[in-house]
Amino acid sequence: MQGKILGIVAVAFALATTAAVRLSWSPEIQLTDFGSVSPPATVPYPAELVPASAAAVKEFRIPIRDATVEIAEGKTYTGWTFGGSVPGPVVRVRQGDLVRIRLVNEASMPHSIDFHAARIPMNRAFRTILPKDSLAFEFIARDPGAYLVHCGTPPVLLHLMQGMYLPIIVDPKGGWPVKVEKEFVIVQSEFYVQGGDSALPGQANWQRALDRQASYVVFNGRAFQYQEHPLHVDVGDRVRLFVVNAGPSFTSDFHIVGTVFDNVYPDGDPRHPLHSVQTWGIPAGGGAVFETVFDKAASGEGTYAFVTHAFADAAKGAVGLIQVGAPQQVAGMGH
Ligand SMILES: [Cu+2]
Repeated sequence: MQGKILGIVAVAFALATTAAVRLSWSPEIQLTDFGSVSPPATVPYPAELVPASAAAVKEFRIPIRDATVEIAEGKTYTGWTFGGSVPGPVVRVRQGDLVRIRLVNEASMPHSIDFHAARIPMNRAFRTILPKDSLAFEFIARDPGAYLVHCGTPPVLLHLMQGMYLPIIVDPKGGWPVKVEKEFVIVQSEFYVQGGDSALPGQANWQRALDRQASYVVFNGRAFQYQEHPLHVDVGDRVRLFVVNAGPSFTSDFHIVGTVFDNVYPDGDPRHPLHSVQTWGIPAGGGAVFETVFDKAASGEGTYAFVTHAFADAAKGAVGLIQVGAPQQVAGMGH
């Protein structure tokens, strides 16, 4: 008990993570302020994950901010964000952790936050708050997996297409059954845009969203960013990808060209794995965990594309590359 109190009151050291700044840390409680991200949005969005800390209580301050984001090369957009980037920073916790959320509306209109990983009354935790208002709630992360977090304020379609989403990963108690060398997070989503080519950022195109005529379908908020900046792994690495589909309206048919998934955990629950899977569909508002190995004797040194195999969507930006080892570039490799 004394240790717990000491842990809570102790001013602990600061730790930088890939996507946020941990204000303080102790064995008992970890505070993370998504408002401390500087700069708020980087290219590429940091897809490589760091492990969750051992703190049993994890507290996140999440400011809602209007922000101009770059959603494709030379294409800016007036977004609404959690923490200043699209997607917002990753929330990573462990099964059984107490997750405390403090939502602060620094933007110009009402918003809310909906954690798919939480079992909690929506009228209390997911209610809409006005500009300058804030909201605090907490939940136990009971269910392992890769989940969507998003603004649920009507019209939800508009708040989603504006960029109000982030992933939450809940690691199973005792860890994942397979040891891997690297972990990545991929969030698929669509943008529906008018303008944005000139000095003025693009705006939401509501009619295009209703008609499902996406301008861009993207991984981690920006079209083709991992073609320009591939993910890197070593030959022989086992890799786990946490894929979350923010939609708002499309399914993600997730596939890696040149390998087969050893394990897919639909919804990210390790209790129901599938084996030797080529493509797995993730519904809008869903998530899944994928594992594969870049084995020297098979999918070894080389370049591999990860896509949604709905190729009209891949052609609009939902394609990236994984570089294994240091391959020679091959002309006309496709995808
Ligand atoms: Cu909102």
